[in-house]
Amino acid sequence: MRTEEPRPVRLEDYRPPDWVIGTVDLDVALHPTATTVRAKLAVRPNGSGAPAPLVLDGDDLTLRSVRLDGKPLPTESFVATPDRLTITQAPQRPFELEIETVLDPSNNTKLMGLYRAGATYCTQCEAEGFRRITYFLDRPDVMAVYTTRIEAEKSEAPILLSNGNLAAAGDIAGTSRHFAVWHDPFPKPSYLFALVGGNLASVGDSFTTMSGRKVRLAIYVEPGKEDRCHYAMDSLKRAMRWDEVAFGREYDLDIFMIVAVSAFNMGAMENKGLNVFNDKFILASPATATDGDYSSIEAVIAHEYFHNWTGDRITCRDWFQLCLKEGLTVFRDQEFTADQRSRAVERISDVRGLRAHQFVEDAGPLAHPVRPTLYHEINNFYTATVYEKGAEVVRMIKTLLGEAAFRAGMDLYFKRHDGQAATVEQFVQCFADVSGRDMRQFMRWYSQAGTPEIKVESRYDPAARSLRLEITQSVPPTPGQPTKQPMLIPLAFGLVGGNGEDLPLAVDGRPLSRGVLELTEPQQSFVFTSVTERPVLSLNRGFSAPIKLTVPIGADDLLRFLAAHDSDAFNRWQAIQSLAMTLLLGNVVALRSGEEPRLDDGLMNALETVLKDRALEPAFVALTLSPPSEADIAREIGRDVDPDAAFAARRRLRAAIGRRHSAVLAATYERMITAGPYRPDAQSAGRRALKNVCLDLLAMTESDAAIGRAFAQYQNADNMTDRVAALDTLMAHDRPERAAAFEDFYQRYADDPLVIDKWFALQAAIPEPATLDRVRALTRHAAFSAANPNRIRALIGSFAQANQTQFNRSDGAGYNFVADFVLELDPKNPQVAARLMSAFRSWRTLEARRRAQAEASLRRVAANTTLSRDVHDIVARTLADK
Ligand code: 0A1
Ligand code: ZN
Repeated sequence: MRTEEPRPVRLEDYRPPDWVIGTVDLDVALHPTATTVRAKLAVRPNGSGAPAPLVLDGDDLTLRSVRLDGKPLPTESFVATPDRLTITQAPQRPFELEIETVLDPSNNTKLMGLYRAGATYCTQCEAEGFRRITYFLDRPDVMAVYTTRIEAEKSEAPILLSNGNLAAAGDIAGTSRHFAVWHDPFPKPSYLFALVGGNLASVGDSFTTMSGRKVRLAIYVEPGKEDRCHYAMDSLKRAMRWDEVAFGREYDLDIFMIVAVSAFNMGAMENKGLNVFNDKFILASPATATDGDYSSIEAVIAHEYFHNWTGDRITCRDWFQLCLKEGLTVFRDQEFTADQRSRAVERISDVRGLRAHQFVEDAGPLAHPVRPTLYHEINNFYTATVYEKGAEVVRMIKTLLGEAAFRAGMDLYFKRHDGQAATVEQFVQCFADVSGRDMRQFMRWYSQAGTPEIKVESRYDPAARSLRLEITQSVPPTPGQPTKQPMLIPLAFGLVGGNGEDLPLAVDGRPLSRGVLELTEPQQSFVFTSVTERPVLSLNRGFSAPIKLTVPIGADDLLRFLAAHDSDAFNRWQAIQSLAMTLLLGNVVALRSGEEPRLDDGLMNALETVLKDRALEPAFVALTLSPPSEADIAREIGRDVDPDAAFAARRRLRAAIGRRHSAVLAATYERMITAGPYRPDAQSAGRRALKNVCLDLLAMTESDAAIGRAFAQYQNADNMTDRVAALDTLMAHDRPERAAAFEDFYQRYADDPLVIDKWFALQAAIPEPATLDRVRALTRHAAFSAANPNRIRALIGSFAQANQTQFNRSDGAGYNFVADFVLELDPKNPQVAARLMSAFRSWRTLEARRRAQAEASLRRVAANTTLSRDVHDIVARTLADK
């Protein structure tokens, strides 16, 4: 709780630690309410500075004893509070410090440090959780070798795990207890420490690395769930192989373990050799998991595994460098998915996610640079900007340098910084060194927040056969950064000729080797010569830079892209999205002034062309048939947003598509039905995605036949993907079938919390005024628990983030409900509470009435004097006027 005024931490204040810790020997005796931790630390002064007191971090700790070199430390030689242990007269030489603390894991509701997920003991130490276990120099540049002895009642915790390799295990003679000793030879920061104890079942396998070492693999889950681990295990082995091939990275310990737990604040955690996962990113069976779940499992398994090199072997010097491990690791997991599935589909999905989350963040009060320079609470910086924009920045380095130099830069990074706690500068320097490029301007991607806005004007001169592009760039002001410098922007492009082929590129008669323009100035012009016909511009191909691009391009040209089959799949998708967006924006205005929305034959015909093109991947067609989301529309409008109008415009458009193309949609639906048992591969999933988009568009017509088809699919589905897709379709239609399906779903899956989360989430997303009461009632449902983050995210998170019209009710009741929930949750789990609170981040863009209602709720939360640092930080920044 906030007992003192918040203290910001600043990048510029970074200093190396006065002390370092070479080894950590932990002895943990597990007990539900009184776990004891004895930590033996080999402490030594770091270099020869002036004598400094030893100040160790703590958080909510109870100290039992302190010994220095084996002798009890006299009470006058140290000061211990729950948050700090200060040894005033620490000897200025190496010494051993032995600290005993006692913890109550059963009452640890923050799920940071040692806590219990159900009956399982587990830990979460990133970012600052280790200090909730013992007093420590809890900062990532203090790297130590850990040996961990765990003991517990055999009946309560037959499985005892920690980082590294197993060194010893056995019974404790004459007792009902046993022990295990784990040793991790790789020095690591405290945030990568992990310990697990419980009654867990496991699935085992092995992997032979590229140098021929056999590594044991194990996934631990609640007994009875073993048969749901196979896809996770398969994904792990594919990720291990991919990292060898794509980056030359080999696994380094004798064993790699994953533990799935039911209560976890985030997705998963890359603890060295012992990843801990939110069970929703492990457990899958055709009957309980959707295609989306399968692909998330594959991606999160890969992400955590890839951290072994980008995060664990090379870690971060300080938390400002978070993107060094996260942006890079997201880039790596995106590339893995692109190679495993479809590159085009993965890119489109990633960009959709980026725009939905990061662009919104960048445009609002919580905007921050990829590498922030100040924080009050580091937990609030596990953001789309650090992760997803951080990945885009790495991708741009690759685009600028090309494949070979990028790989050489990565190789150098691994070689030069292995075993170190590194900085973003050191990472980028590797690419400068291998390529000889000056990367200084590029560094602005790390330091300047905000999404760059690029405007392009083009003029074709048929007589001179030249094409002139005038390009301007600007970066909008963001909190704390009123003015910006120009960025180095790699803009991939092509000039598409009338026959759909790319025209050859030349400047002053000299051919260009590749289609990438490098923007560096606020205004620049580029002249292409020998352009034999007026081309259509295909700009920012593959979304080569995370920018907002305005090109005055007519609907005809957008359609010619399609007719001409732009060789860049991303831009083919983008062209249709742009057409749909233009139409939707016009219709929002029309609807708000009581006029009828317009239709667009061009768009309708383009969709039909795509639907009928058998050469296209079904997953790509499915993405193309999904118009921009309500949040996309709101972001594009930018101010005075009326969420009801955005919703209505989108719904009308989808209904129009359903009506206009009902025959081809129905035929496609039938054609995409796949015989045989469910398979989770990308191709099968793509067919189901297209089938279910067709189902949904057809249901938008409200015809009894279409609703009946959805209900039949709900009832007859032989896999969770099709069942949930049907329920999702029915969710948006107030028909008796909807109530019947929700009732049935609960009865079928009452015993399966992860499936019941889907039931909560879909109900919370119903776009009708009655939803708020339904959500309120569901908070009292027997299956709901505010102690479980997945349940909270399913019900409250879905309401606040996936239900634009009802969260943003004009009477303010949606805001009040979420604010009340946050206030109640905050004392128990501030991290999850803070994340829910960030749903308010776009409040200033709303129309006046909603804006006032949202502000009132925000101020009510802000007025609370016992807010956690987490929620206080989010609310204060959300309300600040820049
Ligand atoms: N490093 C993890 C994310 C993570 C961060 C904080 C946590 O604390 C509850 C948990 C996980 C990742 O990138 O997967
Ligand atoms: Zn990560």
